[in-house]
Amino acid sequence: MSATLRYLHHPASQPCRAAHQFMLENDIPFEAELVDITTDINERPEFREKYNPTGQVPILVDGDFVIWESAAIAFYLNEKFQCPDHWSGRDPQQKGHIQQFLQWYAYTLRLGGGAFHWTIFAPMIYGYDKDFSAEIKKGRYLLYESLDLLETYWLKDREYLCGDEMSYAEY
Ligand SMILES: N[C@@H](CCC(=O)N[C@@H](CS)C(=O)NCC(=O)O)C(=O)O
Repeated sequence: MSATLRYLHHPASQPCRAAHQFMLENDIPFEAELVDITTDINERPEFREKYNPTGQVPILVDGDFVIWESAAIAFYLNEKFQCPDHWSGRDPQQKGHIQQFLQWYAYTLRLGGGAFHWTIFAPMIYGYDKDFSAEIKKGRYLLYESLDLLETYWLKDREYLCGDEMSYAEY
C-alpha cells in the first residue's frame, strides 16, 4: 500500500493553488496541510531540514520522498498517476512548449504577480508603515508586459497556450 500523499501549502499562494488544482482535476488522493507562511514556521531550521531548505511551499511528501517546486510536483504526480497526456505534452514539441511557457512564467508573469504580494501581503507581514511602492511599480510593469504578450501573441486566437486542451502551463 502506498503512503498517503501530504500536500503542504498555503491557499493564498498561486504556485500552491496551481499544483493543488492539478491534483483535484486528476482525482489524485492527498491530504492538504496548511503551512501558515505569514508566521515564521516555514523559516525554522526543523522545517527547512525536513521539507525544503528554501522554506517555500508547496511541498509534496510521498512517504520518504519529498519534492518541492509546484511544476515539479505536478510533473512527478503526472508520471506517478499516469495522468492524461495533454497535461504534460503528447509529443516532443508540445512538451517543449509547455516547459518553455513554464520557464517564461517563472521569470516574468510570476514576478509581475508579485505586485499583488507587495500590495496585499507584504504590509501584513512586514508592517503597514513600510513603503513597497518601488516593488509594486516594478511588479505592475512586468505584469502588464507579460499579459500583453499573452494577449497579443499566444492567446490571440486560441484558447490554450500549448495545444487544444489544458496543459499544466495554463495554470
Ligand atoms: N517556484 C516556486 C515558488 C514557491 C513560492 O514562491 N512560494 C511562496 C508562496 S507563493 C512561499 O512559500 N513563500 C514563503 C517564504 O518564502 O517564506 C514554486 O513554483 O513552487
